[in-house]
Amino acid sequence: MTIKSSELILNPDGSVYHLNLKPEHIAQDIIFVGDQNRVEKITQFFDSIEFSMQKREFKTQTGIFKGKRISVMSTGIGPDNIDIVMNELDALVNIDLETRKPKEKLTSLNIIRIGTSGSLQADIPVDSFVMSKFGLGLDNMLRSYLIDEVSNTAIEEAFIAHTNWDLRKGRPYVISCSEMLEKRIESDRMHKGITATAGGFYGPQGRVLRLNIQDESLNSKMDNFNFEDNRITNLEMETAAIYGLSALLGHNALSLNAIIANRASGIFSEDPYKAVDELIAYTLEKIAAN
Ligand code: R1P
Repeated sequence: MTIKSSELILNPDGSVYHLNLKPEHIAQDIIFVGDQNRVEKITQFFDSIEFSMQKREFKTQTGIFKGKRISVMSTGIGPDNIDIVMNELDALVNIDLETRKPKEKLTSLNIIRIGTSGSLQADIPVDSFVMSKFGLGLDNMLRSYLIDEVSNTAIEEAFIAHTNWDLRKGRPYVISCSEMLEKRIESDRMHKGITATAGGFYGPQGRVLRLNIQDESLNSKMDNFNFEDNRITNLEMETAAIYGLSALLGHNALSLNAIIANRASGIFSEDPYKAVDELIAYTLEKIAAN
């Protein structure tokens, strides 16, 4: 099957449409960040940088850190951007861009998100780190794909019942992280749990400014949800979408977040950049060591 040029859009130089990348530009180990300014906060520690590119919010740099080739990419904000980033990254490794045909031998990328997030639990304070065992998608993006083989229906059902979720907002989905990456990156510094991914920052995360929201008690219901000792640790906007598309496409994904706000106690970090810098240093050392 040849994929038509309206479906897999390539730029005149042969690079994929939004990311502006060619296959040789990316490493197998890839760090995702939301903010394009966070890319150089990571690559400043590299021994060398071989490639840089930016189109819109998608900035990529590839280089060497302690002997390991790593790409760092900004995804921008939200699950809709993750759809673009994951599909185009996968095309770079698993579709022959000349013949426009999927390759027979597929490549698995290792994708680690270094994000910022709000904690839902009073005992997960600002400036701590969270590793997402599961992504809980409240955003619907993944529901355009056939996800039954990768989603965790038991947690989904429990969550829908516990929160009395209004299905007019779509059906939440739950996807687990890569156990291989979990083992590679974990330590006692990490809180672990379920990360909820919202499709917006204000109403979808329970923030009320001038608009009434559909369920004002959703955050407190999420905060006391528990499934076989897994509780919902934090709320952000990318993890479940990354986990879902990685699972479907055959990539390994793990999401780490620096907690910069505590939604349960209403506290915001006095120095959010410090927590992010510490998470960057932690993650780079773990990637290089394993
Ligand atoms: C919202 O301010 C953004 O910050 C969080 C959310 O997931 C969302 O993308 O993560 P990043 O700091 O990685 O962008």
